[in-house]
Amino acid sequence: MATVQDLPQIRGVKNIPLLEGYTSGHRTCQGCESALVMRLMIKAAGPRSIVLGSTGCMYVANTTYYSTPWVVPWMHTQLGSSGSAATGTAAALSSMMRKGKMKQEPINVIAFCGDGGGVDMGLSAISAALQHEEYNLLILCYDNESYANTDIQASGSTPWGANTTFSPPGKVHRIMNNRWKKNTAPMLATGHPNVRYVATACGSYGLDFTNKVRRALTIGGPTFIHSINPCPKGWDFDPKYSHELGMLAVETGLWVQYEIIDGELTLNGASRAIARGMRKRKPVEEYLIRQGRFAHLIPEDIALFQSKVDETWEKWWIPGLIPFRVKDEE
Ligand SMILES: Cc1ncc(C[n+]2csc(CCOP(=O)(O)OP(=O)(O)O)c2C)c(N)n1
Ligand code: SF4
Ligand SMILES: [Mg+2]
Repeated sequence: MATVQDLPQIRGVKNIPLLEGYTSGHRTCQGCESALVMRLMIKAAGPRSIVLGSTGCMYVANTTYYSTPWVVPWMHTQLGSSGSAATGTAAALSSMMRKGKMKQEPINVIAFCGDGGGVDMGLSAISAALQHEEYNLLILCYDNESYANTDIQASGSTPWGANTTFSPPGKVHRIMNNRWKKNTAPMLATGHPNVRYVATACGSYGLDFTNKVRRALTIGGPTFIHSINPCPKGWDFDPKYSHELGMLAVETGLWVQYEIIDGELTLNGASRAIARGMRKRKPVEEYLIRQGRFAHLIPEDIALFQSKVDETWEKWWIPGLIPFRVKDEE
């Protein structure tokens, strides 16, 4: 296994690197948190990094003809291929270094994908990448809860009830998306014994985010981070509230912040305070009513939504992570 870079944890926001690897030249919407995640990710990783991006907003809006915000080497890869692109790049680097065609040095390999590209279409390639413990790579799923780039179609990560172009509320059927969001990070963590690091994250917590990227890049082997990213266009809210909505996703208990390192789970931030009873979960309504995609929900829908979130905290084996219950044999 190639060695990893020395990327110490960042103590305090003032120490977040000034380096900009993702700079001007992109065309993402105002208030796009996915773009913020790209910027933070490469700040944490530093210049000796290769970034691979699967098709989606972070490819299309980022790279119009002859224009790109990436200052580091960057390559577009097919929608379901973040896992294979990451494995292939890490394998190529390893081979070139072994043959003496490149200087021996640790180079970060980071492949990002959207929820469509990662939670749905590219799940098998991510699974394969996470079995190759000989390669150091990070797969970062930026989750804006829809196939945003092609005009907001529902994905396996879209919340129940959300209005998307695949699930528009009508006069006869108000709720067209009846699926609950996939539980992606725990699925990948429990199913891949070779993986030493899996985490959830949110761009609203910048320091936490950058440090998670650094832990993922320095632990060795394949790693996965799932990040929730408010999308003003798809979620239908004023761009100035992106940051607040990211925090509300965590504070309502809808999105749980944690890391699983070498098989040990640590909740962090507001999620940990909630789990320890030091902080109350905010009502999920506070989050839902801020977004046009939920404007058609009536009180009983919001109550159902709340009951589902309560269930994940009160009835799941591990709150917010593992939905199984141990059957009482008595
Ligand atoms: C195999 C394949 N099917 C469909 C498309 C069309 N397409 C391009 S981007 C995109 C949406 C991707 O969604 P996601 O991965 O969530 O990224 P986002 O656009 O939300 O950032 C789709 C369906 C494609 N490029 N390739
Ligand atoms: S549609 Fe959403 S994810 Fe795509 S660029 Fe706009 S805000 Fe960002
Ligand atoms: Mg998406």
